[in-house]
Formats: sequence, C-alpha cells, structure tokens
Amino acid sequence: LALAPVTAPPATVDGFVKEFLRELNTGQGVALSRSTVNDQYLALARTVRHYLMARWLETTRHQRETKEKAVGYLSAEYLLGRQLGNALLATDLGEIAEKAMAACGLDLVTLRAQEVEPGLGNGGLGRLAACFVDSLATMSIPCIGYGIRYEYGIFKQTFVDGRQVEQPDTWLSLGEPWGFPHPEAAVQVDFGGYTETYRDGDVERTRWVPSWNVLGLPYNYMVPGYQNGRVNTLRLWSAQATKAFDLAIFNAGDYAEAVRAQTFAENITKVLYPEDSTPQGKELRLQQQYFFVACSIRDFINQVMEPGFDLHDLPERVTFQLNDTHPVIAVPELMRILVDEHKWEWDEAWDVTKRCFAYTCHTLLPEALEVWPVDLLGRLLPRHLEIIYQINDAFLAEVRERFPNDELRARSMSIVTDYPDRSVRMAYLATVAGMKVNGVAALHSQLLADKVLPAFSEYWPEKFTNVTNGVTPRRFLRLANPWLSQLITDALGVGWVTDLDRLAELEPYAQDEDFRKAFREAKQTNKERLYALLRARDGIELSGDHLLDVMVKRLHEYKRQTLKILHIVSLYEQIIHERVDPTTITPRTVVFGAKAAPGYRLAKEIIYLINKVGETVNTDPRVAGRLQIAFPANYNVTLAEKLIPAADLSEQISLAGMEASGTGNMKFALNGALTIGTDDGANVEIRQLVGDDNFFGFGMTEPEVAALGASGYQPGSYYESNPQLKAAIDLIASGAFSGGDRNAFEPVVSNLLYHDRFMALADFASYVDAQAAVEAAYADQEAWSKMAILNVARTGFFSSDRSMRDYLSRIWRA
Ligand code: DL6
Repeated sequence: LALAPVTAPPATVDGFVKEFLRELNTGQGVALSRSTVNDQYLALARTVRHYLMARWLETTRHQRETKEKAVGYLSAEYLLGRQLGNALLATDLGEIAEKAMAACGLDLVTLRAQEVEPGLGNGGLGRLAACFVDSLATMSIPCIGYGIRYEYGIFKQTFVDGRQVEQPDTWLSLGEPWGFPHPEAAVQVDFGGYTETYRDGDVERTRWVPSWNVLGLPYNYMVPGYQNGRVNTLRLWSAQATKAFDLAIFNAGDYAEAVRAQTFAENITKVLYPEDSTPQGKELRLQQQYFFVACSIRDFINQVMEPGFDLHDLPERVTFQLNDTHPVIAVPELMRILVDEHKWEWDEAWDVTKRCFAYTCHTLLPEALEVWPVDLLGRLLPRHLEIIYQINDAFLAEVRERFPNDELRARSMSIVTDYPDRSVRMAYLATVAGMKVNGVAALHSQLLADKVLPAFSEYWPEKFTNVTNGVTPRRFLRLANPWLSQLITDALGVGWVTDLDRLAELEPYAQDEDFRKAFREAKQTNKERLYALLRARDGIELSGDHLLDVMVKRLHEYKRQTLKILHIVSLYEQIIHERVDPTTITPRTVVFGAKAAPGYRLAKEIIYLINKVGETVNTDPRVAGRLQIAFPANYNVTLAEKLIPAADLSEQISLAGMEASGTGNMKFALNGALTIGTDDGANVEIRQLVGDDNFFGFGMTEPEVAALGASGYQPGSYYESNPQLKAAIDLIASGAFSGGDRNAFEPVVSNLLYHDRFMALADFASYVDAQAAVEAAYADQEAWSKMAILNVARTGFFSSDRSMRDYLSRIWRA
C-alpha cells in the first residue's frame, strides 16, 4: 500500500469541493468563512495541482523507463501567463471547478483574477518558449524546460503624467502555488578564479580553480498537456548562497556583513534582464546565463539521466535547444565537464557536444546579437574562455584548410573578434557548435543565412534551416476566446484544439450568413468584455461601435509605433482642420499596449507622445464618436488574452527585414482580426496563407528597404513632399498635444526628420492608403466578416504544435 502511486481526487463537484476545503483548512489554515480571496485562490490552485500530480509522476517514471530522447529547452525567459485557467483546461475541470466554487459561495472568475502572472520574460521570445513547452506536453513529447526563476519578473509599468514609470514586479509576494522547490537537488555553480595545468599520469591537464560559488535551487513547474494525461516539467533555478549566514560575524554585531554572501548570491536571480548599459549590469547578466545553464546541464546529466548513464550516448538522449544566444555558454560548459571532469580527449568531447546542441536565432538587429568582452569572460569564467579559444582555433584551422589563402574569410568567421573590442561573438559560437541553426520565419531564416551569418551558411549550407514560429491554440484561442471557440466547436467538433489544420474546414462557413452573424456577435462579446476590463482595471471608458484597431508589442523604433501615431494624428488633423467630413471617417478606437526597456530613452519618449496624443484626442469634442485612443499600462499575457480576441484590426507594421517573426500577428489572425502589415517576419507567411484580398499589405519590401538605405535615405524629403505627413508632424511639433509646449516631443520629431533609422516616413503614404482600404472594407460588415472568418480558417498553420513537428523533423530527430 505504501508504494501505491498517488491517485487524483474524484473528478466530480463533490470530490472537488472536498479537496478544496481540505486545502483551505489544512493547507492555508483557515476556515472558508474567514478566508480571503487570496486564501481561496491558493487553495484552488493546489486543488487543481492534485488532479495533475499523478499524471506528472507517471510522466517522469515513463520517461526514465523508456529512455526516449528528450528536448532540453534552454531559455532565459518563459512568459507563462496565468497558470490556473490553463491547468483547468488541461484537466477539463473548468465546469466542475466553477460549480464547486459556486457550491462554496465563491466565484471562479474572481479567484482566477487573483492570480499574478509570472512575468519571467520580456516579450515574444519568452512567450514563444511558453507556447513551445505547452505544445510539447500536448504532443506527448519528452521535454524539460530549463530557465531562471527571477524573483522580480518584467517590471510593472505605470504612467505618471503620460510617462512610463517602472515598479518592481512582486509576483511572489502573495504566495506562489505552482512551483515545487527541491532544495535537496541544489547544484553548486562556480565562478571566477584561475586555471592551472597539472600532471595526470603522463598526461598534462587543465583544471579550473574557481574563487566563489553559489547554489542553484530548482523549482519544478508542471507543464500539463491538453487533456492527454501528460505533464512535462519546467525547471527554473533560483540562486542561493552556499554559506548564507556567518554566525560569528553576526554575533560580533555586523548584521549586514553576516548576510553579505547571501545578498550577493541571490542577486543573480533577483531581476529579469537587469539594465545592461552599466558594466555591473552586464556582468550580472553573464552570471545569470552561466548560472542557469550550469545548473541545467548538471541536472540533466545527474538527475534526469539514470545512474551510470554513459555520456557518450548523450546526443541520443537529448537535444539542448538554445533559445537565442543567452544559453550559449552551455557549449563550453559541456566541453569542460567532459574534458576536465571526465578526462575525455578533446575531439571525443567535441564530437558529443556538437551533436547535443541546436541554436535558434530570434533577431536581425546587429545590436541584439550578444558579444561578451574577453576580459569579462576571463574574469568570470576563465576556463570557459580557454575552451572557447580552443574551439575557435580548431574551427579556424578547418576553415583555412578548406579555403587556403583566404585569411579574410577565416577572420570574418572567427568566434573571437578584435573589433571594436576583443570579445566573443556568441551567435558564432552557437553556429559552430550547433548541429542546426534556425531562424523563426521564412524571411528571417533567409536573411539570417544571407546577411547575418553568410560565411557560415556558405560553409555549412545543410546546417541552416527555418522553423516558422507558432502559438498555442489552447491559451490563445480555446481559453482566451471561449465564444469563437464554441462557434468553431459547433461547426467542426472538438478536435481542432490539438489539430489546428482542421480550421481549414471553416472555409465554407465564411459564405454562411448565420455563421457570419454569430461570428460578429462573438467579436462584439469580446469587445464588451474588454471594455468592462479596461473600465475596472484602468478607469478607461471606451464607447461606441467602433473598429477596434490594436497595436500591442514591445515599444521599439523598428516596430514603428510612431507610424501608427502619425496615422492617428493625421486623421485628427484632417478632422479638426475640416479637411474631411468627420461623418465619412469610420469610427475607430485605437488601443496600444507596450513596455519600453527602462534604459531606452527614445522609446519612453514615444510612450509619452502616445499618451499625450490620447489625452488630447479623447477630450476633443470635434472628434468625439469618431476617434478614441486607449493605452492601458502594463501590457502582459493576461491583458493580451482579453485584447486580442476583441480586435478587428491587427497592426504589424515593422520595417521590412527587422521583425524576426512576430507571434502576436498569428494570435490576432487566429482570432479573426485582419492584419494591416508590412512584408516582414511571419506577416509574409500570414499574407500568403490568407490571400492578398484578406490582408492589408503596405510598405517597402526588404530589398527595397536595403536599396533605399544604400542610396542614402533622407527622411526630410518625405516630409517636404507629402503635405499630409508634414501637417501631422507639424501638429505634433506645434505643441497641440502638450499644452503649447513646442519642445515636449522634440526628441521624437527630430529623430523622425533627421534620422528615422526605421524609415517610418518612407512608408507613411503607403500606410495611409492601406488604412483607407481598411475603412472601405470595414464599411461592408458582411464582407469584412467573410475576410475575418477566412483569416481564422487559413491560419491553422501557426499552431505551435506545427512548429514542434518542424523542430522534430528538421532538428531534434534529424
Ligand atoms: O521568435 C520569437 C520572437 C519573434 O517573434 C520576434 O520577432 C523577435 O523580435 C523576438 N526576439 C527577441 C530577441 N531579441 N531581440 N531582439 O526577443 O523573438
């Protein structure tokens, strides 16, 4: 009996109530009558956990026994979103939980709203990782996700007089029921010191003599598959001091000094991506990266693999997928373990290492490609630096052999560069070590091969591949949009949730008047739900039956929120100067959501501009009922789940060749918003799939952008030659949105006129034309609904389940 595995409580209302009350009473230590909403939420979360527990243990047991190859997903970010709703969906307990809570006099919606989402990521990259682990669990593919349990996730954004002010994200402060700490499985991670050679019999070897260390404490999180009995694991590491407390110093009265080591160690996982414009910040970031991969590799070898496992078989048991360059220091770490600790020959170790890793690149911006100064690496990880040099020497020797007398080529491919400072190019290291290198959308993968890593793609053409990103239909359609989901289920049955290609069967429904009506009603319900939320959450009053135009994403010049604001200002300018009859303009509500990196000054100025334009427009009676702007603060996954299903129009307007993929674009299309977008990232594939007639394309193509850049781009010439653009910029510069202060937006205006790195002015005319086409199309609601339904029907390709199949066939099982 003692060995009997845990079983789930009965999946009945009664069983659920019993379990919930037991958790409330014995877990939280309160009676229902005295409990707070937070008590109730925590007890509810733990109750749902119980239903998953047996499946989790079974998944782990099965994995150990079958020794199936696993994916080790290494990612510095996981933007998970709230867990409770997803766990209820995965266990199919939603209805039971709702009735059980009602039986206790509680409201499930209120309890779900109590959850603070773990904001352990900045944006698309972290959210992608969360979608991927969801898909792998749903597809019953063994995966262990590794990452960092930041004490403070992405900052909480507030606005003070229109300006972004960051507050710490205290997501752990009210208790966090989803993580299971395992202090007994803590891993020691070393830093600093020096290396030395020593004789081992007749072999000369090198060893690392580190000068300090910390402990990595794992927290396990369940990653439940969708109603399939599978629960994979996400293991997030938290840093602790090896010697947290010095009693002797404390007794001597120096209380701060007594806990200094603890404070120092815990800083490593204190904050998500601390500001890296200072040397201290940069060093901390490298510490974070090494910390989590050292813990993860050690954990995989010692805990996940069975005792006595032969490391030569590692490539048959795992692929470590490097989610961007952040985890790339794992490559020299595995080499160090094999060569220094297991005393393997270099070539033997390299052969295993290079079959264990694959690298995904998520950017095209040169400044986003990580490089680490050699002196910093040498100080923090001296042995790893030596190993990187040795990898580089061996690689360059190969290049020189294949291309003799081509020193320029060898230099251009060197992992270590001297320009502008001696540093290590992590993307190059990942490319040399990885068995595959992939971009995240077709255009991105092509540009990655042609422009970012051209010498490498010529050297190893077979190494380069594409896997277009995807999003999980569970969270972003089934959970976020219950009304549309029901409509789809009524039409197709339930299977689409795990087989999104089946959405294609919706195509004929675009011609069905009743279906279109029901589709519009679902959209309207989503809008009302959103407006109620914004009223309660932000005090934002939105009204009217408007076209809902949404631009949500990180604030970055390349994403061109400025182009959107220029369009709004232009509409406003035309109305107030009576250049157009306001009644001919389609009533429009524009919603922004965007956080700017705390140190990115221009991005913060753009936020200020959006807020100030919003204040003016929203209070001007001349545009009332025609144009309104909302910018709710602190855009996050939770808000996205309400915003995206409500949108009519999805703004995907980055400069062509800049957005690696985008994933918001996919979520909008799947929820029946039409895209206004450039030929950038995954927009290109969305457009191909939905058809030109169901997509508002505009702007220069990537080759046109390149040609304009090469010919010497002059933003001022667009300003001078386009009266509508000139009027919009002049209105901003006139102080009309800043109480007469002409300098308020000077940084944004000058940047546009004299620099405009991302060519917003060059695409303005084309963007305005596309917006006019949007208005014309929206005027015919039946036709618009057809287009929107076709967007849903034709975008099943963008399920992250399909991305996982592509990773499996092109990379993990290649
Ligand atoms: O691949 C996920 C996501 C893409 O959809 C975005 O287009 C891309 O910007 C983002 N990349 C990053 C990495 N750093 N930068 N820049 O967040 O990845």
